[in-house]
Amino acid sequence: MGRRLTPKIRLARLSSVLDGARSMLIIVQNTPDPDAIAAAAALRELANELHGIACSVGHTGAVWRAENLALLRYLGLKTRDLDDLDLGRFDRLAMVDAQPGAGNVNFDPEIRLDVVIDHHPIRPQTRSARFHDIRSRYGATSTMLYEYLEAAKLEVPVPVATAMVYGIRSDTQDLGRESTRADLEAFLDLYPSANARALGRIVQAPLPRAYFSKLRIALDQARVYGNRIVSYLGRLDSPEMVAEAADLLLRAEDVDWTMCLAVIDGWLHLSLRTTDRDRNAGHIARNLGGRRGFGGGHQVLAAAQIPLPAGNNGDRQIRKLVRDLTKRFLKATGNPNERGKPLCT
Ligand SMILES: [Mn+2]
Repeated sequence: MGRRLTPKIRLARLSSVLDGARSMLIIVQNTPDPDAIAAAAALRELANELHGIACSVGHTGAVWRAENLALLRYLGLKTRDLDDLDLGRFDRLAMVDAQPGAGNVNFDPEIRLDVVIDHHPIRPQTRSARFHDIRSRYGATSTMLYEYLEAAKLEVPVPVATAMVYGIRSDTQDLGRESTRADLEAFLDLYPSANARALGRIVQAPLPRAYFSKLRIALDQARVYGNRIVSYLGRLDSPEMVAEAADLLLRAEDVDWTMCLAVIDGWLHLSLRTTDRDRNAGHIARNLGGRRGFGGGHQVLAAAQIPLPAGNNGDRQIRKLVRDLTKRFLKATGNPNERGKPLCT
């Protein structure tokens, strides 16, 4: 799509694709984060209000993170397991905050989508969608959905506004990371419609004891290589702590890069973070993902998934893969021969 599209034109094009449908499946990334959840809730609102479309939200990978579960509960949003759904039952298929063929979404990229709205760099399969709106400069997909709701002159219900405020906040680390003027404008405009107390309860959701055990592993395993930290968390049920640990460790003094890794369901998941805006974490993640895996992301935050060799998932093989990836990460970000020291003493 061209660059000079106005929100009104985008809305008209989206509407022409939605027109006449009665049902739509909105697909989000595996183990969706707040921005994905909020963007799905916003698209559901738009499709329902403008076209009377009944929407379901589907993904694979269970949500474990307490904040995200609290957000889903607050929205009254019951998401469906993609593997249990008959896609042919839906008049339209949409994907938000992700793209077909990306590593973070288990969806056959050969299936043609009607709508793709996302803020990650565009992927080739996305171009075959009937309507796509990809704006990689934007900090959050929620910001893009805000522009559609605004153009449609829809009043955003309090729970949806609250979710969108949270989505923008969490994807941009309170508007400090990868955010644009559009993100700030959306945030400021939605904030008065949001329920600040409900948001407070979501952000401060009670954490299960298992959370602290995983956090402890992330800290115990963290090794400092000059201005870089690497931590391998072992086997986990979901990739959420991998991303969270990478964010937390980046706050260490004099640290410019973090890489956290864990094995989840036969795949090695990896999260990359940097404070260095002149570098591109997305490129490095893509290289680390290699030919067998997936990788990509933004300038300062990125992720990759690498399949473990079949039937060969002994801890020794995994450790070797982690060591190899660590070496490549160190080479891509500075001195490859730096000796690692434990972060915590
Ligand atoms: Mn996002």
